Amino acid sequence: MFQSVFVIKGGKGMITKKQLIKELRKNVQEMYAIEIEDATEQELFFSLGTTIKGIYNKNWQKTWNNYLAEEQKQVYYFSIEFLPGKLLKSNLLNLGILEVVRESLAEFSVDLEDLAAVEKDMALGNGGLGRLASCFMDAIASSGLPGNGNGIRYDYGLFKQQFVDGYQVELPDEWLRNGNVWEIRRDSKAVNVHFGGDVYMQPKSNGKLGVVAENETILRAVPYDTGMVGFENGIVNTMRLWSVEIPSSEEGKYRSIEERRVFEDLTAVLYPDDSNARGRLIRLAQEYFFVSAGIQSIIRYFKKLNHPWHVLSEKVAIHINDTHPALCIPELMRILMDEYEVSWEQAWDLTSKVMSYTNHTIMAEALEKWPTYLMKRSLPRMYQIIKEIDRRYVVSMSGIHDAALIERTRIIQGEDIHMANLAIIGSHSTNGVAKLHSDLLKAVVLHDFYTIYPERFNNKTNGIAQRRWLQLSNEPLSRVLDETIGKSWRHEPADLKLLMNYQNDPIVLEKLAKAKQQKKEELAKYIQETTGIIVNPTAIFDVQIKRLHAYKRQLLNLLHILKLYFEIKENPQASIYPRVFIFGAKAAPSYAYAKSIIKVINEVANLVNHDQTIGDKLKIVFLPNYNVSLAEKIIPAADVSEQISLASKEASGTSNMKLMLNGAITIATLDGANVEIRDAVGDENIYIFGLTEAEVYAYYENKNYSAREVYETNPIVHRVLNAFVDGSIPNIEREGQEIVDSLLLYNDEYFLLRDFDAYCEAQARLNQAYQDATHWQKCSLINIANAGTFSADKTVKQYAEDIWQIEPLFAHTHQGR
Ligand code: NTF
Repeated sequence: MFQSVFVIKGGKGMITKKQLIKELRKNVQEMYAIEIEDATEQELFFSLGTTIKGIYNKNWQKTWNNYLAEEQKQVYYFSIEFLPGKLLKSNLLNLGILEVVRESLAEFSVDLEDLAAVEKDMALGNGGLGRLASCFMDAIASSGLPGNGNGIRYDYGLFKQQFVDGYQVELPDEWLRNGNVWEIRRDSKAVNVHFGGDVYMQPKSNGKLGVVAENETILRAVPYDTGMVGFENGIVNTMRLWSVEIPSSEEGKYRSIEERRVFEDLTAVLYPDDSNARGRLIRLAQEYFFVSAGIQSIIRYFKKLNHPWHVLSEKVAIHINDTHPALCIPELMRILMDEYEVSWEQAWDLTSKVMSYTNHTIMAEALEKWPTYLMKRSLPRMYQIIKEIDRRYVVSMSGIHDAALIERTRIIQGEDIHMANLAIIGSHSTNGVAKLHSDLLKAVVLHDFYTIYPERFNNKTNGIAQRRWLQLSNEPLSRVLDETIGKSWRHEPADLKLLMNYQNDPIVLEKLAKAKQQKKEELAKYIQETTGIIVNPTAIFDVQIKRLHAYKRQLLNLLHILKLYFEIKENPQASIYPRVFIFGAKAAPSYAYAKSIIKVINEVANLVNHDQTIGDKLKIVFLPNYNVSLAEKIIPAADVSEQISLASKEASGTSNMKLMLNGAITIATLDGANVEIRDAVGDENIYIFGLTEAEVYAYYENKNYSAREVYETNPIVHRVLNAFVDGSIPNIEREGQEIVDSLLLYNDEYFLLRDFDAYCEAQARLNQAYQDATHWQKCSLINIANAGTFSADKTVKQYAEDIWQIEPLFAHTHQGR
């Protein structure tokens, strides 16, 4: 039926400058009826995108036909968030035509960077979880693994952040306004998704019980596919995002425009919360929408292969990225049983073999629960199946485990459906995202489940796409690496280790310093353009970039900054090397405390940056609208990486890895993947401070922490906290009080005051160390050299082998290079 094994070509030499210009000219003419010379940047960007898509479309088709012909097992990565950022340059890099395109454009005096800037960030995610999903998509394609993304095509991505009087203001992100050149709408693959109605069982003509549904709301899920281009290997996988529409058959059912709009808006906006589950009807409907559409399309594919059902788990793996897609489990059960008359027992066996689950946080408020009444009302068939899974779970465990343990682990408890419990019970694998996190899942958070299913638990430490976070975003450093250790690191990040041979080579250290300086100057320019603040590019660039969360402790950073500020005020001769503190962070619009911290940082910045006595010893820059593209500007310019969450709270972190890869030196608590970074670089090349996770748990156990005591006995803490309420910092009357209350009245939930001295001490050591340039450069080199271990390529290979059991396409041949 299918043509078997195409030869897939990829990599350099795919297209010459002449061919490219010819194609581009043709596209500009066809799309806009003008010549390249007359096109605006916008027009050129879209024409170029179309040209690039034309280049990889054949490989996209071939990749897909190969999967079909070979009937390879595929993984479907279900994630309610993807955060790819811009795709132009990464597609060019992966196709091996970045330089050809750059040179071709230059012939028309067009700078590729200017065209790249036209593209809107695809910001269909909040933070770490969504960005990880996109790093994985890149790594899966680049490793030649058969894998697809499945998610939601939100009309509006994560809000755009502005500061007005220091306050965060959220604006809609209209990323689709000018169209999206990368996506392909596939009407032929659209499916219907059913909501609500009345569901009951009735004997069918063949005597078996069948499910009857009446009065349902039927919505159409239309897929938009985006090619995920592998790195120089000719592979193009698919990220499929679903968008809602009203099917024409249902048009007449809506009585008013308002009623219709409720459904039309299902995929309109991304929920802007992270590490926080907010039970909202629309969110539940979003979850079911992309789950049901995705599973339907998987089953349609599987039916094409004409195999008996028991083969399903040899052809398909489904990954549940955090609990948002956990309805995959009852939805696959439903389709197998209701649509294909598979027995419960077989359906359950297949489902648990196909499904696997990743947990991304231990924050209790992020553990998703849905009220039973809501599930019953909006997804009645899902509710029935979940109830039956729960009932059978309890029955199957009775007699084996004690009743209290079963109660604590069952899915339906009281009025709530516990989605993590569903994900664990209905899958064969549960993993955490860093060693410490996975250990904590076993020992504390999911300990009950660990006693029941020890074999299901495993660790997969996160990784990052080195291509985007080094090759693309840091060309100066990439060039130094090429000159020093050759180019193999571009394919094999582990080869960065070769750099260790040069740790005492003054010429290499000097080159690294220069590359860093170039990026710092670029960032300084950007800072001045966007904020008006002039920073000294030879100062230490100290960076904390991540979502704004109490547990991530941006406030601890600020307390230390205030300490420095008062020190310099009192003693202008104090030995403090000039430092620029750079923040990037969005707060969930509903997270009042996080927003107060933003306001306070901005007001301190205002105070310090305008204080003549401080000069350029201290500058504070809060760059608005932190997103993937901004990260690509900040990370290469960082000297210091702030990873200061309260130990045990950050599941992994991934900016820590990106910063390390770009030669920043980490100041960190032993939390998340920081522990593994420490192991990789050694104690001398990282600044570790603060409570350990065990000490944090001991405080919980003994309830013997008193923040007020620290305040009363530590004069510096005293001075710094008072500044929040005594008028030293203008314009923060409400926020200052709120922050002091959180620390003193509510006893400092995240132990900022407890860790304050240790943090300041580590900062002082770091400040000292920076002044020995050779020493600092060596330390930076060692960080770069050891960052290869945090490659997403490596991580997805571990998922592929241990969890998904999938193999690379052409595992036996060597393609690409
Ligand atoms: C995040 N979780 C964690 O907070 C990060 O530590 C981790 O690096 C990333 O996941 C990726 O694993 C979330 O974003 C969420 F939503 F689960 F809270």
